[in-house]
Amino acid sequence: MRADFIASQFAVPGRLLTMRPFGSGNINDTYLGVFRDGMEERQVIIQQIRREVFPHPERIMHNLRELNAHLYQQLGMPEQSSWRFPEIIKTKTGEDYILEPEGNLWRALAFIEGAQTFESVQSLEHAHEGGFVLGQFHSLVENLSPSKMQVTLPGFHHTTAYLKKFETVLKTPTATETSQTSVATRKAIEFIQKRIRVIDVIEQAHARGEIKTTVTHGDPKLGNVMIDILTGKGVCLIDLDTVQPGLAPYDFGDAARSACNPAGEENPEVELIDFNLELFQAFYRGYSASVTETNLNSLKPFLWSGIHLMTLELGLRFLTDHLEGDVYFKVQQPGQNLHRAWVQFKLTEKIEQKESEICRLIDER
Ligand code: GN1
Ligand code: MG
Repeated sequence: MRADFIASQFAVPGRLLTMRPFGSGNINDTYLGVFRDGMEERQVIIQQIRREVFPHPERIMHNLRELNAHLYQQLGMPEQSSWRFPEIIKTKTGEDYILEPEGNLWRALAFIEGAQTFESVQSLEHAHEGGFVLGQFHSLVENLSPSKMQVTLPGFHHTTAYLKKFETVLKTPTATETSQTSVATRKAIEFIQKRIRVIDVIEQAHARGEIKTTVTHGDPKLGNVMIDILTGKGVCLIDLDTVQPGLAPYDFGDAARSACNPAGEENPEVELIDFNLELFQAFYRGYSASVTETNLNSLKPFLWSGIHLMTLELGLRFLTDHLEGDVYFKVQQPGQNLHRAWVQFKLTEKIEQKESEICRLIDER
């Protein structure tokens, strides 16, 4: 197995015992390697970053180094702080990563022990921790200049660019054929077309200077929140590949859309999808308790749009990928990306129906 060979290149003491696929990422391939050194066992995350998605994977490592250095400065060493962060394990020749000739990057990260992630929300407390951990992250990076971060994924969360791409893909023969033969695809296309006018509200606010560019996580869905196994408290956000300059209302929206949908984003029953207000209240209580007040007040007017647009955007991205032939998001079966799109569209409808209640909860704090 190639991953086994790669694992042996990193400076982990001992010999590799086992290596197995780990997590449920839609993009990169992740493995958990177990090494034994005498009586001691060490778990290590080995990951391949896909070049087709991340055109400059070495920038991910640059940002991770910058972020870790900043967090060390804020919090002290990882083992002494309540916020945990994955340390980079160097290769035997002292590099941060291995770059294969075809451009894919492999890296090794220390496994965060004693904590776990969940693909869908388990309880009100879990939703609270999802919000709390994101607020903590936003507070921790508040004084980290976005100019120190490189763009790892150009165009990420640029809603108008996703729309343009969708419109281009729609004109291709494959997309035309797919939409002619499938009612679900045609309806999904119409779903987007009815919402073209609102797609840029956050980008417009940014252009007017009402939202500033900050360091963002980019993918703070609940599945990326690590929860302490014993206490149930959130310990950190993982999957730091998309930490780059961005707009915080999008982070908030991505975290909320996943923390408040109890059915999860892979549920086969689209009818079960809901945006639960009690979960949102808990999530928002968590976020507002850990983000700074100034930050919260400046973001408030855009938080509902952040939730709405991140949900709509994700649906649009899944739909575009379905029409393009599943080139971006990995699939286990044909039609999976269309189904994923419908999950997000159903959620978008719920967020639209519950707009006034969501906004009331936001304004209350
Ligand atoms: C992708 O890394 P992973 O698989 O958790 C995607 C996110 C989506 C998410 C939906 C780089 O995240 O934007 O919200 O799937 N990441 C990238 O599950 O496109
Ligand atoms: Mg990710």
